[in-house]
Amino acid sequence: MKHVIVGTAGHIDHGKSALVLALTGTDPDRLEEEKRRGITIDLGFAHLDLGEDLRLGFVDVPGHERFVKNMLAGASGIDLVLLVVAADESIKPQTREHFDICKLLGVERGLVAITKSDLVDRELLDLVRLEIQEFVAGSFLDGAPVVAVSSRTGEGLDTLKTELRRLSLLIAAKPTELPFRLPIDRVFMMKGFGVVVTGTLVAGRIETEAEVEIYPIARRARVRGIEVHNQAAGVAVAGQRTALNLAGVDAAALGRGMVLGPAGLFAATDRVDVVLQLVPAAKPLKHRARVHFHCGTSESVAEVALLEGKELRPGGRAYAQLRVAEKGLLLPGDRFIVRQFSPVTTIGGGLILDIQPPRHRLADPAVSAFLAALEQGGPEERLQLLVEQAGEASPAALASRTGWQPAEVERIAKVLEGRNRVMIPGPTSGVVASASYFAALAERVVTELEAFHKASPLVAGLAREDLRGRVATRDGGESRLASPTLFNAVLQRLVVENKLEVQGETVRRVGREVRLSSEEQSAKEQICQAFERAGLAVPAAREILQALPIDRARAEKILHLLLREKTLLKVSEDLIFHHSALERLRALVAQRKAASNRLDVAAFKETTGLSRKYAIPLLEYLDRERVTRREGDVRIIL
Ligand SMILES: Nc1nc2c(ncn2[C@@H]2O[C@H](COP(=O)(O)OP(=O)(O)O)[C@@H](O)[C@H]2O)c(=O)[nH]1
Ligand SMILES: [Mg+2]
Repeated sequence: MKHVIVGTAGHIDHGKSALVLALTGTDPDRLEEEKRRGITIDLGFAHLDLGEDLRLGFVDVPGHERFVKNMLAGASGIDLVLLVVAADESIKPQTREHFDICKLLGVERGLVAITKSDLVDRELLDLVRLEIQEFVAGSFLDGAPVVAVSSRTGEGLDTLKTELRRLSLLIAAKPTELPFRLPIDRVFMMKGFGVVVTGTLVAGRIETEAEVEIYPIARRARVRGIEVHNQAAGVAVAGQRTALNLAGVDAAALGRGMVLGPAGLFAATDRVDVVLQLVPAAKPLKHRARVHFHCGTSESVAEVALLEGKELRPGGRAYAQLRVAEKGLLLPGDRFIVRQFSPVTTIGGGLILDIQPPRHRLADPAVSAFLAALEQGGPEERLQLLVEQAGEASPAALASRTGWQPAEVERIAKVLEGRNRVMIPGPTSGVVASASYFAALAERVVTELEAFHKASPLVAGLAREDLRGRVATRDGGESRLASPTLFNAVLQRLVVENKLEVQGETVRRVGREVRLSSEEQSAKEQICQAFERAGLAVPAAREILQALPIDRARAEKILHLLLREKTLLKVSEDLIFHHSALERLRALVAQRKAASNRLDVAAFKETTGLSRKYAIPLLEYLDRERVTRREGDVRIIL
């Protein structure tokens, strides 16, 4: 069965709620106050089956100008608008405002009902019809059906239903393959059930027992039960009016504007890059103006940073960054509305392009070009742009930035890899890098190594981690360090291209191995052996060197070389050990663990036969190496 959400729109007292009641048999004004005052204050809901295969969910909105914010919460999920104009009043302020909102939200289909047809004669009805046609000219409702109805006499209701059915069948299904998202429009407690939240499922599908996250409060809950249009269901899919019974969370913690989504997949944000459109009737909007910001069912205050000039003209559009006062789950592709701070009127709206934007320089043409490319590009171009901007990112991070499933990110990344636009170091590496960043890194590795070899000819090469630090780039104020995974992939590529060699932790340019003279070679062996013989009870390095028949400058250089190679290891300022001695130490500690995993200084001295002078630095070394962990006076052998 196809589900379509129909939203009412129009001025107060034009007969929206009465029409929903006449069509569905359900009075959408459910609050006691609404019944008493005879006006709609908050959203109302009803549904109507038109044939076996089509169910319409009605969202009835308040027309009163004071409750436009409630109207906005309802309008965000609709597929089809039912614009209501009373025959005896024709077009009024909230007819215009609601219609503007529908246009700004990108509603694509709808129809107009001229209500209260029983109150006017033919002539007036024809006049109102003409006014409406002029009013919607050039908009998405241009040429849409305009049906005269009376909720009192029932006139025109059948025609209206026929048109509703015809239009509904034209509506494309909402995307069920995206991660699910349910903007909450109501929260209440139900006797015997507990917490219930309702909303229009705008994307994806959700099943009972699913674990959900409530954004932005980062709470998790379990879906105990699902109702779709008041009927129990095992699953709800995008486009359906959905009620979820949640376990594991208090009603008091929840509210309209929060969003249910997959646990851990998304990140709430308070800074978004957008394309912003002002309505022609708005005043010019200044850079850094404060506005009311409405997206999904949420509302907050936001500051508008215009990215293309100091002012946005009425009817104009520009890229902007919105800094929202409260975090919310916003995703690229979401439509939003902005209302003037005071007096509150709808002045514009737009489309969210980037939910994790970097800080921009003002009036930077590169920023506008980037946002234009994001706005116009398909999924592949968009992913490529984001990867290029980040240099590298994980599929999980890209999923949270795009709103796609991680598997979809990986699929598109593979397509881009096939076009040599991105690099994926390994199927399970969790890294996607842009091809240009990868190439730049490779180039910097070679240049840095060249410079290093030139400066230190006696050293075999650079330690991998050291080199990774040296090729970090500065991007504005931020330094960008390649992840170990990506960096190793760069090294591997350069090895394959025969540009460098990697030996253990040391990286060098091909043909740049240290060539020691025969005297240097023999000095190296003597020093090495002296340290090896000394074992753990090693004298101070300078004593060892002094005892050898090698001149001091050369000895120092070779000592340095041995440290670089990691044949010798510096444990403290005075103590240098041969690596074999430290390996023996690790073996001793491992043996000791069989008896007890606790080690104090006395036990260490006993196990190793070393004095306190060695025991303390060596224990600290073991802590650093995470062989042991200090807890007060004892060490735990890990
Ligand atoms: N005569 C007549 N009155 C209507 C009709 N539809 C609604 N009304 C009346 O108009 C008033 C406002 O209707 P309501 O549905 O609450 O308007 P809303 O504010 O747009 O939801 C109520 O007093 C209704 O009884 C109609 O078709 N004919
Ligand atoms: Mg009403």
